[in-house]
Formats: sequence, C-alpha cells, structure tokens
Amino acid sequence: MRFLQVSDVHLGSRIGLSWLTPAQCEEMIRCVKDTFRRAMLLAKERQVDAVLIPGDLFDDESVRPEDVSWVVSCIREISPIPVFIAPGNHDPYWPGSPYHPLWIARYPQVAWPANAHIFTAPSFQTIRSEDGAFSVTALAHTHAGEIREPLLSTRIDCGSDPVRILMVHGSREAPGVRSKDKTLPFTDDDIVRQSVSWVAAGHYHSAQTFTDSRGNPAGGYSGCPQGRGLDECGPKGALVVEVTPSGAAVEFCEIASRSFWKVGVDVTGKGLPEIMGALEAAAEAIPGGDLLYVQLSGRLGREVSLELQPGFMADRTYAFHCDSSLVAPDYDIEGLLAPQEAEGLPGRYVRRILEMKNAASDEERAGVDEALYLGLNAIYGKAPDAH
Ligand SMILES: [Mn+2]
Repeated sequence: MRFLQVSDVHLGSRIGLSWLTPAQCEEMIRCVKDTFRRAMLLAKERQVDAVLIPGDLFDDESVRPEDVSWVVSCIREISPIPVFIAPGNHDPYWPGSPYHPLWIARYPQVAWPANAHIFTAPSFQTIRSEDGAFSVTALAHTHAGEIREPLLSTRIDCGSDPVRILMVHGSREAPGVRSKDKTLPFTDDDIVRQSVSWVAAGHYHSAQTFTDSRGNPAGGYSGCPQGRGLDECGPKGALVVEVTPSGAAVEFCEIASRSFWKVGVDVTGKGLPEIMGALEAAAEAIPGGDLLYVQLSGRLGREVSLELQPGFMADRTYAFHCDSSLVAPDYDIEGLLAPQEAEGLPGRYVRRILEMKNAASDEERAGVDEALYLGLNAIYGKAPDAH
C-alpha cells in the first residue's frame, strides 16, 4: 500500500515580509495554494491508496471561502483516491471551521467531495477503507489550545485491518527535537506501543522520520510543503510512504513551488568583489526562482562600500536580500599606531588598549578586543549597522 502524507499547509496564511515587495508576498501566498495542488497531483501520479493530512491544512478559521473551494476542487480532482483529514490546532473542528456543517451552510458553494474523510471527534476514531485493506485512526483538535494529555501513552484501538495508519497532530518529544507550541505530546516509545503500520504526524514544519527499536521507520512528519518565511527554509514537500508486510519505506518528495534560503557570509577581510563573489556562490547553490536572504557578519574594511547594483541577483533569484545589520566596521589598527597618530585620541586609545591586551590573560583577551572595537566605534560615532 502506498500513501501520500502532507500536512501543515497553513492555507490562507498572510505573508508580509519586510524584505519582499507586496507583489512578492502575494506570489508566496499563491505558492502555498499551488503547492497543495501539486501534492494532490503527486498523489495521483504515484497512484497512492490514500492521502493523509494530519492537521493544519488551513492557517485559521478566517480562511476565505474561495480558498476552501480551491482545496475542495483539488481533492475532488484526484477522486476516488480517499483523502483523510485530521483537523489540527490551527484548523480545529468546531462551528467556525470550514469542515463544519454550520460553516458549509453559510457557503453552499463549498461542498466537500465524497472522497474527503474528515475526522470530527475529539477522541480517536477509525475509518476503514472500502475494501478493508487498511484503516486510518485519528482525532480532531476541537479548539486552538493545546492538548496537554499524552494521549498516545496508552494503546489506542486502531482496529485489526492488515495495514493500520495512525494520524496525530502533536509534538514529538525526543532528545534534540525542539517543540514549538507543544500539544498532544508523544514519545518514540508511545509510537512503538501503538503497533500500527505507520504514524503520520503533523505539527512540526520540518520533515523528520522516527524509527522503532529495530531502527525501522515507524512514523514521521512531512513538514510544511511550502515555506512561508525564513523560519521555514530549505526543501519542503510531502512524504510518500510504502507499507509492505516487512515494514514501511519513506521517500521525501520536494514539492514547494519556491523555497526560502538563508545564508551567512562573513565579510571580515574581504573587498566588495570577494563579497559579491560569495553572494553569487550562495545564489549558485540554490535553484533558480527561489528566495535568498543573505546575513552578512564580521568586520568590514572602512574603505569597502557595500553598495550593490540595483537589480543585483535579480536574474538568478526570485527575491534577494542582503542584510548588513550585523556587520561592524573594521579599523586600520596598524595605521593608528603610526607616530603621526600618537597624539590623537584614536591613536592614544589603541596604544593603551593594546598595552592592556599584552598584559591580559588568554581568557581576558577576547574582552579586550571587544573593548578595542567598541571604543573605536564610539570615537568614530559608528554603530554596528552604520554600513
Ligand atoms: Mn499545528
């Protein structure tokens, strides 16, 4: 059996990033919609037995009816492939939600197709496939608040079909995994306890897979399929999960229309041509048509101007921004030690600080260096973001 797993689309998100133009923000909102359709088309292309959506398909209940219609039409387009939706903490099932009969009554143009199976109960329920080959068990978040109870700490009844899928919109707690908006927490032991074929998890926006005690894939997050900002950088997509009697195999499929990338460049000791070379190399390393944000850091030579040509990188990226707010100016320390500088304030300051540095212990030296630059910044009236 083959499944496509996609979650955390957050359709209807507002995207307002200060480093993008309003038109680029609009385009990224469009990309979120496009990507959902790409996910559905991938499901059709890969001839999956079902699509699994473990939560946060919509960003919140203010989603526009036309956006819900879009989702509905994309799901109808892949009929009869069943699409299982478990509402998450962003799109909980309650009267304000686009899954609810009261909402649908207000917007009769939105009719969920027969192949959409939406979980609506706050406790785990199981839906069996028509042919009895597999079942999907899930619950619906019914409010935007967190679910504190570790509901997976006891074994959930997932029926006895040969292939059993459990969908959960919650926070995996494991060493090195940072939990945002912790809700419905579970551990890897909780996953193993369920004894199901695959746990389709949503809520985290980065793809990750977790394994059972023998190292076999037991479940995973697809992450969000389309990044919406710098906290959602890199390749984004969906999972194609193949379940066989010997276990599950997972494939991450990139489907994002445009990806965000954030790259750091240290300008210390570099001239403008070298800095531009580093920016070009950063753009070279990512697919054309993506969004690149470069964070410059380090000390910039006083003679170097960071003026980039208007439209620089416009042919290689969809959006490009070079952030120099962390760049500090560099100083000609040798020059300030020259005899002709000996009487001036900067010269006297540098000489005195370097005397202190020579007398300092190894641990103190970094602090003395910092004092050197802070003092020179003050003398020259330079803030770190003066460039
Ligand atoms: Mn969530």
